[in-house]
Amino acid sequence: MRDALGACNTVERVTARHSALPAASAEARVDADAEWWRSAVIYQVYPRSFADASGDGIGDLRGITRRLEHLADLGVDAIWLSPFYRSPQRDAGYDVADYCDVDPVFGDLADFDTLETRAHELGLRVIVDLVPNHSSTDHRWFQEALGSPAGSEERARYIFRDGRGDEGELPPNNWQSIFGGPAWTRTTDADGAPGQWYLHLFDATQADLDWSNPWVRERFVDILRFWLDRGVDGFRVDVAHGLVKQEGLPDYTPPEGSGSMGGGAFDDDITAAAPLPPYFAQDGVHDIYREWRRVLDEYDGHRMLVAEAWVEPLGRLAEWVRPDEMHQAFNFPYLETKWHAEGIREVVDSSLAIFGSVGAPSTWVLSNHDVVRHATRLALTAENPQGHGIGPSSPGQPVPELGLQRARAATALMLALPGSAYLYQGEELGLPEVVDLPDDEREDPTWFRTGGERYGRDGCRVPIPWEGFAPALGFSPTGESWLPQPAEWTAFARDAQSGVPGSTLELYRAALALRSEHALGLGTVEWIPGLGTDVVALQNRGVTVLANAGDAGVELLDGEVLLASGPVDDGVLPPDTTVWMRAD
Ligand code: TEU
Repeated sequence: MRDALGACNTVERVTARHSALPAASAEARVDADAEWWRSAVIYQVYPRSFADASGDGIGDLRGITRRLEHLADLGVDAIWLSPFYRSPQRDAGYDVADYCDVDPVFGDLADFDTLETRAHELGLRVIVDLVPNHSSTDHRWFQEALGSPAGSEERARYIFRDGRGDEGELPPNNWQSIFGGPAWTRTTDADGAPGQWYLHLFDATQADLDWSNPWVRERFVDILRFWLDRGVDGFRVDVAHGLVKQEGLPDYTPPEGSGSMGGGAFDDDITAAAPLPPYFAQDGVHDIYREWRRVLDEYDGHRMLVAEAWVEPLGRLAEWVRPDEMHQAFNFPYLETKWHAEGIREVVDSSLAIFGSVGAPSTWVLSNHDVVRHATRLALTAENPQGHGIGPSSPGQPVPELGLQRARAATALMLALPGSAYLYQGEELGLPEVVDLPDDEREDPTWFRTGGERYGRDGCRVPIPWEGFAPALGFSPTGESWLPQPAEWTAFARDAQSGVPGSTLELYRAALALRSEHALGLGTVEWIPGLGTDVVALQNRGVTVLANAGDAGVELLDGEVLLASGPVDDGVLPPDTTVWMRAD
């Protein structure tokens, strides 16, 4: 299945192996399924930490397949799988060494096919992760580049440059890696002499590809086709703002206090444009996505692209989802909005208006594998820039009960909004961030590249609990777990919550069922005035939604309560609580 260049083979590919969902009674369902992504709830599976069938302590594809029924039962529409490709796992699989094969730690391509088939049988669509900004330095493309002279075709796949200084001893520019430290690493020539430098916006084992080279563009079209032919329903595009770098690679110093994206932390003014770093949000990326869109449009089954683009303001992000580009983009300004009614109203309004102006649905997301879990984040009392993580010595230590209460309220609000919502594995259990991982267990390159100054993202990646009294809480039959699970997670296990009224799992199930019953994902937001500035009050398709982000109880409106994120008594909506009511 390889061509001479080590890319995915398009000639021998298995054509029309599967068409994406729907398989049965395809014709009848085509209309209902058209543009399914506009209102879908998409569940992120982080394969390392979801379920381990092999028993080595790292999750795998067979583990996921065995547990898929739980996700169908939860009521989500699709799953997005973080990378499971061949990789030395220096950045948990976001360092891809072969885009068209499965890493043995996760299984093989046959395991992927089985997973996909089972997911489709259960009515779940399957989105895979595409990592086009960089490859692993273990990738054959990079190894060939290293073994070829400066100026060769092989080196032109990546961003190799001569160093500055008399002997080329200084990096070509001052860019810093998003994980900390310089964004350039110097190579050594075959004769042992110091050679050129290569760019890596992330870890030194993640070399940036040169997207001005048509060869790179062709390879990624091959990769898209490889997975589309296997029947995937879409791609989550990693660092979708980073592929094109500004001509000349000028020096750049990020503003003080910016997040680890180096593009400036999203500030409270979500309409303010931060200065563009020369490596993010360059105009040239859009041509690439237009080409990809044309490829997807050749396929049946409404395949989709979702951009992971840390771009602000929202107006700029909307460029990624113009009608001939991607279908949707993660709404990180929403994720970064504090638990504060005014800010929430503003980001919801702007998102619906701005994405709507280009004909795209808004998305909503509160957690993923790169951010502090929202059951912890929403009650932090100190600033915590994205990617820095939280550990025992971080300022503003978590307040667990308050965090969970707010997380439940925030999720209940999110799932009432029109558009598409993304869930991150374990949030349906109310999992908090793990803040006390032993230092010698940490694996995030951020931790190593900052000399322990930033904890990084391991705390949101701890393997999830299935059964409270099984080895590794049901994650792995042998009790192995690549990151240690806290003892108190027994209480968060799925079996401890399933069928238990008031549990977080049952709240998610009920919200997803009602969201689907009322087709809230296809609705509209109409604000309800008069409930005070601390309450987010809206109506969507006959459902009244009230979220109290203040610190005092508020009198409830009359009507039947359909869903409550916490106890609601005596007609009062307590602080940090959301209810859905049947509008009279
Ligand atoms: O993340 C890209 C990104 O810009 C950030 O979310 C980044 O992870 C964070 O700021 C680092 O602290 C994507 C993936 O989601 C992430 O897991 C990968 O590490 C990264 O790309 C590199 O592939």
